[in-house]
Amino acid sequence: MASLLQLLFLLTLSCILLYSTKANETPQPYVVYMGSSTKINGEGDFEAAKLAHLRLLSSIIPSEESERVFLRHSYNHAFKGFSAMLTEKEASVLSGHDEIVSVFPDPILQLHTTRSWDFLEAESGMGSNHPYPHSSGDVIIGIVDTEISFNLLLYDCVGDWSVGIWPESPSFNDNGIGEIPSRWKGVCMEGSDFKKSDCNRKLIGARYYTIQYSSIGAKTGGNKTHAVKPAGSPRDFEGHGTHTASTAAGSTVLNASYYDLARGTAKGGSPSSRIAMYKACSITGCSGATILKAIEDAIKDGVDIISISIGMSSIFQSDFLNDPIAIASFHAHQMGVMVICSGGNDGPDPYTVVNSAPWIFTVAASNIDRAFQSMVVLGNGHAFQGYAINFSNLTRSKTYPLAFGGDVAAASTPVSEASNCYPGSLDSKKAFGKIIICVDADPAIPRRMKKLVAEAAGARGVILIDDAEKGVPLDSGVFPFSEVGDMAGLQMLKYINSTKNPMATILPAEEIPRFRPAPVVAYFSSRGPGGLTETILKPDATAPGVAILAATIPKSDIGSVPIGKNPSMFSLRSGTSMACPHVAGAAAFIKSVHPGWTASKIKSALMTTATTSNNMGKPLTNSSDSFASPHEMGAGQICPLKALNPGLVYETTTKDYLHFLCYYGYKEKLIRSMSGTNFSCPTTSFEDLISNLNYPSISISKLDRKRGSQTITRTVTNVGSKNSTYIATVQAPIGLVAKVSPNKLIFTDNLRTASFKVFFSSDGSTMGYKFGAVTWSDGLHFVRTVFVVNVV
Ligand SMILES: *[C@@H]1O[C@H](CO)[C@@H](O)[C@H](O)[C@H]1NC(C)=O
Ligand SMILES: *[C@@H]1O[C@H](CO)[C@@H](O)[C@H](O)[C@H]1NC(C)=O
Ligand SMILES: *[C@@H]1O[C@H](CO)[C@@H](O)[C@H](O)[C@H]1NC(C)=O
Ligand SMILES: *[C@@H]1O[C@H](CO)[C@@H](O)[C@H](O)[C@H]1NC(C)=O
Ligand SMILES: *[C@@H]1O[C@H](CO)[C@@H](O)[C@H](O)[C@H]1NC(C)=O
Ligand SMILES: *[C@@H]1O[C@H](CO)[C@@H](O)[C@H](O)[C@H]1NC(C)=O
Ligand SMILES: *[C@@H]1O[C@H](CO)[C@@H](O)[C@H](O)[C@H]1NC(C)=O
Ligand SMILES: CC(=O)N[C@H]1CO[C@H](CO)[C@@H](O)[C@@H]1O
Repeated sequence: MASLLQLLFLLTLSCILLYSTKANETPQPYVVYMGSSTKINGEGDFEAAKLAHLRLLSSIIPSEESERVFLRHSYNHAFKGFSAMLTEKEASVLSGHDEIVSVFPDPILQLHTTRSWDFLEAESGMGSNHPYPHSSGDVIIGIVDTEISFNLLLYDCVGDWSVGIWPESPSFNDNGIGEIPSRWKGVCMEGSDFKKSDCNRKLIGARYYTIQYSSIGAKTGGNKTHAVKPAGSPRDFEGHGTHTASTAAGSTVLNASYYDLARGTAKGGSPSSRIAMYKACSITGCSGATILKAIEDAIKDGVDIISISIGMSSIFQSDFLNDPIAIASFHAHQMGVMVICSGGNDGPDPYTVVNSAPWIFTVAASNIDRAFQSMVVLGNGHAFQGYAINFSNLTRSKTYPLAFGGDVAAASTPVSEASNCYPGSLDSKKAFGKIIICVDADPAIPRRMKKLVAEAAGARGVILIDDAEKGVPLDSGVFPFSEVGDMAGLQMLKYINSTKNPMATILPAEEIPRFRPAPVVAYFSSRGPGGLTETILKPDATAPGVAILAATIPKSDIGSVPIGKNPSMFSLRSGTSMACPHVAGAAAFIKSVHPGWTASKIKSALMTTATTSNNMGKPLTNSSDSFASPHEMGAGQICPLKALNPGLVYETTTKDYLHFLCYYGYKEKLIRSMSGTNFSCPTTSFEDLISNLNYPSISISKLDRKRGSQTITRTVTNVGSKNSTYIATVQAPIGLVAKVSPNKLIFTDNLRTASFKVFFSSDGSTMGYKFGAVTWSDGLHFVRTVFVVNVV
């Protein structure tokens, strides 16, 4: 076995070596981004632009390889550019071209894989039966959804394919929903298993994409359309897209459950809104070039809000002009479309948050007030509360032999590997029929894999000792599984040592309602500060993303469906992927009540009304019981009902974002191409000025401990009663002085906006990140602006 693996490894290595020596000459998919397309109008121009792109390609591709003169994708609506097969050399020649903003290899992005809404409402203190104010059904949410990713691998979704939609789900019924808004220009694409009639007044659009891959090195006699068009369909074949779409805007479904767990009414955040699905990923992965196309289509079709649960890896983050999601969402914002993205599942390390451009609403994930416990009962009668979602058929009346992984190691396998339940590390003769205890000392082996390893060795069940991740229940299907903390784990190991025949059983999962504390920032949720700049606080806010019940495709995989049951139409999933559509749904809800509000008003409303306390009235925490910082939760957990009436909002304009690009250090020429105007950068441009952007939170990347000070300006717009007076209160941490001036803002019929300054200085005592907030209040509204200052 080992030798086979070694052989495979050597083979792979030699392939990589061979490949890298040829990498410069081997054509690869690239994205060529050419800025705003404001000058393109109508189909005639569109065709002309396409021809110009083809001419540009043929000017750099050698004539004997003319089969590569074709566009994998062509962008002409909100922005200009194309995707093509280029060599590294050709790409570098192109990037020097006058009209071109950036050229980058087409990245493969990763997936950031109902009661939750009631919880958000309860949290905002308004009760779950609050009658929604007249909400119109005119808001359209575009869901750009994806495919496989390695964070899914890390977070227990091995082989999790996502994308597309399952139209038969009860969450997409259109009972009681009015006519489709006339401004809608989208389509319902047909596929082998998807008909036009699968769309309705709820699911109003569905698109899928096929990428034209040029078979590398193949000569096909100049046939520009030689790439075989694969049979496509907007249909979801995994469940991720259906889950995210129904979370954002699913219709109300009574008595929904996941095999009796989490029973209740399932509904999206904005049940009256419409859904359009853009299936941007295929079984081969999720290409950045395709995401660009999907977002362009969504803008063109007329969506109001785009929800994207996809991102670059936090390790290989590109800068804003080389990141397809950042580029496309900039243009979406320019066209008045709000973009909401998951922040990633690479936590809890700092600098892991992705999708961190200021024009994106970046979402972290937290748990809701519901836990799933699977009791572990030892032979001596001691019971421990463990966590998992399982359909174990074991009972309290019968126990099974219990063993520590390290004690049932396969021959010539290190005990440390067997303790971790590494693949191939358990001796199936010794493990057979037993419940195996594993530890989690190596994050490279995800929980689901440990479960599979034990299952393959014939084990009867697995108890995993993992303090950090126990708050995110693993769905282990019918295989008995439970996850316990370090203390409980130690006692179990002691019990094994204390007796000759240790025994145990794992009981089926039970739901614990009204679980406290909640919310808690999820262990996996990616953390700030942002890796590209610390002058903008990211993530922006947190939303439910742990064990979220929403619609799925009926899957009948062996081991996932309890015996005697039909595959469930709902599932419980975890990830910032699940948190992102909660914000999209909340934004759609606000837009349906305030149709005239811009994306930045909605974002500000959601951020300044977010809560930083939990359902025990204490400050929100992270999964190791420390107070959660704004680098973990942004402004806090969103409260959609409060956000309807925020009092004051920060409006951030496209011009602010162009200034951001200047301060970040991009050349004025590139920013002009992006903006499509003769915009000029301010004469003084340096990164620290970004802190002055009119953003709904404040972040200062460095403040000298000795004599550092910085003054920040903000402008607020009154959206509450016309005559009102707001007073500021400052919550400043030790080591930092923060003063607001003026500390009183008066709004009248004619005076709707007001500016203020916040003066920050170090008191010289301590260094490190200082967190606090400025809160404006008129007695009715509390407009909380969180700040982060890094004292160095
Ligand atoms: C190009 O490829 C398409 C699709 O495979 C085929 O239908 C067409 O006949 C080919 N054209 C030429 C000139 O080879
Ligand atoms: C909900 O569904 C279950 C079976 O799926 C059924 O036993 C129960 O009576 C239903 N409850 C309501 C309130 O309809
Ligand atoms: C929780 O916060 C504390 C204090 O900031 C930090 O030390 C700890 O690593 C955090 N835990 C997790 C799981 O993020
Ligand atoms: C539990 O289910 C497994 C199959 O998943 C079966 O082999 C076993 O006999 C069942 N045990 C009991 C007690 O029903
Ligand atoms: C159990 O016994 C083994 C070997 O005797 C020892 O290494 C281990 O530390 C003991 N574990 C506990 C929890 O006492
Ligand atoms: C930009 O163009 C407008 C007219 O389109 C003109 O009025 C303005 O002066 C120009 N600004 C700069 C900085 O060139
Ligand atoms: C605001 O106050 C002014 C002056 O006191 C008054 O004329 C006006 O009617 C008030 N407006 C509202 C909306 O109350
Ligand atoms: C709480 C719950 O639904 N637990 C289930 C776990 O699985 C067993 C076996 O399928 C069910 O009987 C339990 O109801």
